[in-house]
Amino acid sequence: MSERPEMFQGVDELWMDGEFVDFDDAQIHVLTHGLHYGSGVFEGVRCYDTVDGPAIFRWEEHLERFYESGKPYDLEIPFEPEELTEATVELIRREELESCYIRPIAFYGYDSLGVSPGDCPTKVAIGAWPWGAYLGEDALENGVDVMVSSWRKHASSQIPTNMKTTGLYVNSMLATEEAKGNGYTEAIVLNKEGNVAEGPGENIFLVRDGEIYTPGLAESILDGITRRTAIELAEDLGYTVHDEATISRGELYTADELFFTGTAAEVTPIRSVDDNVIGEGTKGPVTDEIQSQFFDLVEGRLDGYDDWFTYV
Ligand code: PPE
Repeated sequence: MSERPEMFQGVDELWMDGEFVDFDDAQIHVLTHGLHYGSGVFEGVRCYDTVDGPAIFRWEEHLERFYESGKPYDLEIPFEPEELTEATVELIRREELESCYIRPIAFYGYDSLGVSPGDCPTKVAIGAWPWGAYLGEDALENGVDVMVSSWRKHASSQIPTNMKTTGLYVNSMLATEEAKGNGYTEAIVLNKEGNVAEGPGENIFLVRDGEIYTPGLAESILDGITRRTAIELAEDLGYTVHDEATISRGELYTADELFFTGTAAEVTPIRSVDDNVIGEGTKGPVTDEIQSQFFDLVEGRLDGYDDWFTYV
């Protein structure tokens, strides 16, 4: 067996199709349908080490999106939600993780090949491992430099973009690699109409004159759960949030503040777009307030949000 990649070094087991398997045994056939056609759905979820112990943040919402993502593809997950919850909680316990990233995935497996999945079985797996700040340790504090990608998002008339389908992510990969190749940390992707959609793995928020704007679900974005969380926190803090905004490229440059949200990215400030400095080029005051409220929430320091936690 080849040397374990650094990211997965501490992982002993994964859950796969109903049972816990050794990390090295979590294998699939190379003629798997999902590998050839991107016919899979997945989730990214975080478990935080809260003041009341490890707890999975908004697991129920992630699970709901997981099942819904399969719908257009007739990909039926052959497990009840309760079974997946139990498997995930058990996995985190077995791995003795306090905080981690959780990656459930379901995809058409190995039977016949051809676009139609035919009798390919639906395979389901769940992995969990520690994952720090998505865009680097410095990003949460000082923000990231981003560029507007030359690649557009799929239009939602071409493929459902509000769901988390594996095949969609080659578009994200093109945008991210283009940005990195040009010396930026991340990309912003416009939709087919040329308006701001989201990041390759994040939703985006804009602050102008004390009000908050984020592209609506019809702008070819993922229905992000951190996006929903940020909207709710911002409204609770008294901000007006326009959550069905149409944002032009030019408005990015003149924003007072911009930030990304995502399970992996959490709340990450954006300090420049296409070399245009945003605001003071640091984490803006509104971003700062929402970010610290977010971390207070996910680490269990805010009252009234118990429904959003699944304790391990
Ligand atoms: N848009 C896209 C395209 C996206 O992939 C994500 C999550 C979001 C928005 C934010 O959604 P949510 O996590 O529900 O708030 N991206 C996941 C995958 C990142 C990766 O590199 O893989 C994630 O954050 O887990």
